[in-house]
This record gives sequence, C-alpha cells and structure tokens, in this order.
Amino acid sequence: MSVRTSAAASIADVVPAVVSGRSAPDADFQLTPSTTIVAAGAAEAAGTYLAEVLRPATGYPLPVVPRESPDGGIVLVLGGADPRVGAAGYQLVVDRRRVVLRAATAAGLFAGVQTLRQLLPATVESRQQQPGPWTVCGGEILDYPRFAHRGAMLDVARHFFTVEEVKRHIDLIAQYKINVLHLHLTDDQGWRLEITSWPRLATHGGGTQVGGGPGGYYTQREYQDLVAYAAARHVTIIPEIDIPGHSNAALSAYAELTCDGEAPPPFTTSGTAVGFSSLCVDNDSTYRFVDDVLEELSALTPGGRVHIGADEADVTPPEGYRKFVHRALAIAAGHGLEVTGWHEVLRADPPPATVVQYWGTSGVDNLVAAATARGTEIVLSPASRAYLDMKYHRGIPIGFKWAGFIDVDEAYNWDPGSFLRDVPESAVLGVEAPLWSETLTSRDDLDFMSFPRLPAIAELGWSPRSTHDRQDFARRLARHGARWTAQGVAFYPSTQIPWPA
Ligand code: TNX
Repeated sequence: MSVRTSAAASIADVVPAVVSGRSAPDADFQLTPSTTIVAAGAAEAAGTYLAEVLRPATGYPLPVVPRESPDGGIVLVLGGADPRVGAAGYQLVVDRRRVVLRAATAAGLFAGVQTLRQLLPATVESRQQQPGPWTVCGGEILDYPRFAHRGAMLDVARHFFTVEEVKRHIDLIAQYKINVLHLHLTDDQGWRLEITSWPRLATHGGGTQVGGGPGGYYTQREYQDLVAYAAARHVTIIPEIDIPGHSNAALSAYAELTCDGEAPPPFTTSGTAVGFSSLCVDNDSTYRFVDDVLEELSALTPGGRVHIGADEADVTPPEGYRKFVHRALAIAAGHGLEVTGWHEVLRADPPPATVVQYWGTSGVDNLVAAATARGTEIVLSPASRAYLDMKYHRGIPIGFKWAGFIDVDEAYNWDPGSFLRDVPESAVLGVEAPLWSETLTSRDDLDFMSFPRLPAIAELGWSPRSTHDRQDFARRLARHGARWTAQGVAFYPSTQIPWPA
C-alpha cells in the first residue's frame, strides 16, 4: 500500500476533531530557515517540544526565543485565550505573518502543539530532512476536551516492553491528546517494577513472560525516568498493581503470600488462562506486602493515583475479597493515594471516591449504575469497542476475539456519554483503550494494534459529540496514514479507511 506523503494538511483533517475551526487558505503561514519559536517561562517547554518535532524534517534551526521579532514566527503564550478553552484546551490563530497559540496552562499549549504539527505536511514527521515547502494551514481553532480522562493502557506484564519502547509509545499516543497511560505492571506472568522491600518480586517475578521468555522489569530509577518522560508530554502514568487475583508472579516470589505456604512455579505457558491465582486474604504478610508496595509506589507516583486491578479474582472467597479490597483501599489512603479498580471492585462496595474502570461489553451493569448514583466516576473501556488486543478481523494473526472483532467502525461508532445504561454522562470521567499483551511481542505489534484504533478512542474522549461522524472520521484518519509511515509506525491499513492511492 502506498500513501501520499507530501500533501498539505488542513484544519478539517485534525484528529481528534476540533471543537471549532475555520480554514483560511489565503492565510497560510510558511515555515522558513529563519522562523523562530517564541516561548518564555512556563510556555518554553511546549516550544522546545515543538522545535524538536519540526527540526529533523525541515532542517531549520527553529530557535526557541523569549521575545517576538518584528517578522513574526510561532508564538506560544500562556494566558489571553478565550475562556472556553478551560484548563486543557487552546486557541490557535494562523495567518501569513505568525502563528499564535494561546492556552491557560502548559497542558493546553502542549495539546495545541499536537494540533499545529498536524497542520503541516505529513513529511514533517520524518526524522530525515525532507523537501518543503512547510506550509501551516491558515485559519483559527478553538479546542478543548469533552472528557478529563483520555487513556491508553499498556500491559507490560504478559510481555515485557523496554523503557525505550514505552517512551516511543508515549510519544505516539500523546499526538492524539491522550493524557493518561495506565501501565499494567503486574500479572500472573510477570512483576515488572522493582520493589526494594520485596526484591524477589522483580528479580524472580519479573524473570519470565507468556511463553517463558526472559521477561524483565524496571528499576525504580528507570521507572521514575519513564514517569518524568510521560509528564513532560502531559501524560500521567497510572501504575496498576493487580491484586488480589492476577498475582501468580508475586506468589511465586514469596510463599508467605499464599495460603498453603508453598510458592507456585512461575506461570510461563503460552496459554493465557486468567482467574486462577489469589493473594491469601487471611495472611498478615499479605497486608504487609500491600502496605510496602503501595508505600514505595506512592513515592514513584506524582499523579497520586494507582490502579489496584481487583478484576477476575475468581479463586478469592467472596467475603475475603470484600475484606481485602477495603484493607487495600485504607492502606492506599494512608499513603495519600487515590485508587482506581476494574469494575468488579464494586462487589466490595468501595467508597464513591474509588474510580471504576468498566470493561464489560453490554453496557448493562446494575452495580455500576447504582455506584454512579452515589457519586462514583467511571472510566469506559468496553471490551467490544475499546480493547486494542481484539483482532480487527478473523484473519489477523495476533490478538484475541473473545469480545468480538474490532475494526475502526466498532472502535469509533459508540458514544461514551450514553454507553452505560442508567449512567449519566456526568458520571463518565473518560475513556481508555487497553492493550493487553498476551499475544503481542514486538514494538510493531503495539503499533499494529494501536493504529488506527487508538486515535478513534482518543477522538471519542476529546471531541464533542456534535462532531461525531464516521465518514468524516474515516476521511480525516485517511490523511494520517502518511504521518504514521513517516514516523515508522507499523499501522494496520484498515479497508474501512479511504487511504489516498
Ligand atoms: C480480560 S479486562 C482481562 C485481562 C486479559 C484480557 C484479554 C480485564 C480486567 N482482565 O486479564 O488480558 O481480558 O483480552
């Protein structure tokens, strides 16, 4: 498949769709060897990020300077934006002399930078110098998100992915205004974060993966680097320690977490069974473990929110599950942490401050509806829509199909505001697209399953309901294939998208 690589871009092609935009073709701005990026103080980081994105392909120096020269440039300003942009949006005005990006916060400027790069030809995404001209589509944009939580989840437990691979993934998802990366750090097959008070979690529990490969783990220093890298891209990492189920890796490292005192062997089969493991909810050592792990995690989590999983605890006795969840929530609160859990956590009747991540398929769940009536907020990850590990169609060699095949239409064509029965949009914190990695082993696999579906979920999270239009989305998305090609993204060329010939 070949995709056109040098066509000019337009405000009408931006993904996620903007709240409001007006193209003015006679007001295009040209990037030249003497263009400067004007950004001072707290705006400087967004300016530097923009310069780093644009320099390789243009070959221009694009210095980031504190003051505007008379001949204009790209100007990033904190303050003075239309108040409708709120804390996360931005306002962009492009005319022949200058580009002015305004926002109330650094996060808003960063979102605007992501839009701005989409107003340049796709070749700007190449890491090698390309021929211009470097035209920024003229016009005006006012833009801000529909939902606060626009997440992607990556499972580094079933198969390990390196710090470099995760950083690359962060850069790719941030382009689509994703602002949360939920990292699924522990599961039956692997424990991926160093915990200094329980060292064998990582050294033993991190030593393998699905199918018995070498696995791996992040040292705390590496993990901190990852968190900082994400933060610089306005992506908050939410670490998940999946307890009390999905815990074989921890049990195999420490026998005192089991009820029979015998550590099970590492789970290394190529099979992908779930729901067979549980921390022993009656052991004191289990709660010392939870306390120590959450204490160390709180120091590594500037976002202040952790995910405790709590899904598929099929072998945890129901009363014990309830007791465990309440103790874990109290321990987390003691370390100043806010908590998210998969929707099964509602079986324990947690306080409304616990955010619930819905991964069902039907949208009908009485516990979820009742919880939202008491103030619980929901993150929507319906498996039949948002699961990036589902196959696009039956012929795809990787991925699962238990929640159905998900091509771009299935990923895009639903409304997070009305998906759950008896749950008002006001209870929806946002959307999240989970990428489980039982069958995914390489960076190309991550790309292939994420693109183009992740941009579909990102648009549901960002763009107003009024812009929802599957044909227009397909047309806009079609223009992004050339960007992914220039970035070396191994995307799936869905037949539902009219890619340019
Ligand atoms: C269900 S979704 C799981 C995961 C699997 C996934 C595979 C959820 C909370 N649990 O453990 O990896 O399906 O699609």
